[in-house]
Amino acid sequence: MSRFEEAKKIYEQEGIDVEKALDKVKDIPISVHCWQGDDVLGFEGVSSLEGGIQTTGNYPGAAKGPEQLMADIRKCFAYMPGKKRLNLHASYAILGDDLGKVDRDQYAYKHFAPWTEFAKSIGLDGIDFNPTNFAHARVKDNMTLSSPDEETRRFWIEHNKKCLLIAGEFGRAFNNKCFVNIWIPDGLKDVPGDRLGPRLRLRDALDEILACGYDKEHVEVAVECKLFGIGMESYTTGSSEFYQNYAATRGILSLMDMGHYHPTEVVSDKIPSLLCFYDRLALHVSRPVRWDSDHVIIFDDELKEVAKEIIRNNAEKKVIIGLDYFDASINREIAWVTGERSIQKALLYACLLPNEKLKEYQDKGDFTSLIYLQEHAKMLPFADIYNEYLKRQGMEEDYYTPLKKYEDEVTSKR
Ligand code: RNT
Ligand code: ZN
Repeated sequence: MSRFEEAKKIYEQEGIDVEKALDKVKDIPISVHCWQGDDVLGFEGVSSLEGGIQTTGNYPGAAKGPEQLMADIRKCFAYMPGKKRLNLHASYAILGDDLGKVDRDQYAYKHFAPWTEFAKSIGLDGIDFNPTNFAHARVKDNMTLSSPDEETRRFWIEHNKKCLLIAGEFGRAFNNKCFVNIWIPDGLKDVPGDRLGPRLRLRDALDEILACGYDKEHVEVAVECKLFGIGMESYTTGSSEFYQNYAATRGILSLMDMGHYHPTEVVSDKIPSLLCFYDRLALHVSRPVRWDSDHVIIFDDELKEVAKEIIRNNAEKKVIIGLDYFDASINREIAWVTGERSIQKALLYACLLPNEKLKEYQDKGDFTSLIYLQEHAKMLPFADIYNEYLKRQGMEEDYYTPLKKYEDEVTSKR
């Protein structure tokens, strides 16, 4: 008997259907971010980030330009199991002769059409999209959509509108929904003189953006809150309460980034709260370390809890799973795949838990059995099932060796 067959038997004795789990996970779409490959820099000539987010490290080999980034994506995605979509930022526009002439408020689908072709060529399920409301000269005093300066606000409103129209093209090209997430860095370093004004301006700006006549059949929109950013320690316009209420009252989605809350708050617990009120919600699967830091996600406890809340609430079609981490201090490709494999592991792990029994014990008030079974389940032979999952995806556990070779032969020569 193979290790897998033996493991499967052990799980079956626990009343867990291994085949069903393997089948389920491979169909859950993961929106994989393009920005791990080049430290979020994009193709507009920016050489460092600003506006509340930052990458640290100077590991050699970052992708420069569309050709290199596409090559890296092609390489990495081949080692990522499961169903994948590509998540792009507007700063990854392929401008050609328009570089330096056409600004973000004038971006059009033609600047992104090569991405559609590329995504199709590697068999992806679709493209998701993000307006890039940061790292740009038109960010004024750390503000975009909530800026008191009318011209600044107009520029960013226009950019976001254009992005919704571009998203419509992506959605139609793949005949599904392009998911658009709006994150802005707007905030203040020190004690505000006005907390309400920026939020009223943000509310109105978003209303104007959403009224642009975008294709609702092929586009869905979310807003992403954040507790604070580097340089915006005292106030963010787009706070949790602001966006939660905004999304609920406007019929759009709320996106929760795992690194955007107080350190002891967890997104896993917020998922079921939102499921009481929303048909759809979105996540940025990330890993905070003390403060928002977008560390590469690993198969840790909170990731398992997030996956549990998706799986045991049958919410895999309700929750959009997007990855959001960036690390410039280690091999970018190995980091990319490590993160994607971690969410795959977590989802599979959640499918292999005795979820019904756990709920039953809780409802019966049998908390002794609950703690015992939870601990018992941790020792089941999960690795053997995961390796079988990889095998069925045509993959091996080792992605280190081939990606290290790619570093030696390709990225280290950049
Ligand atoms: C920043 C937000 C945002 C970005 C990406 C690049 O704090 O998490 O989602 O990381 O859009
Ligand atoms: Zn995020």
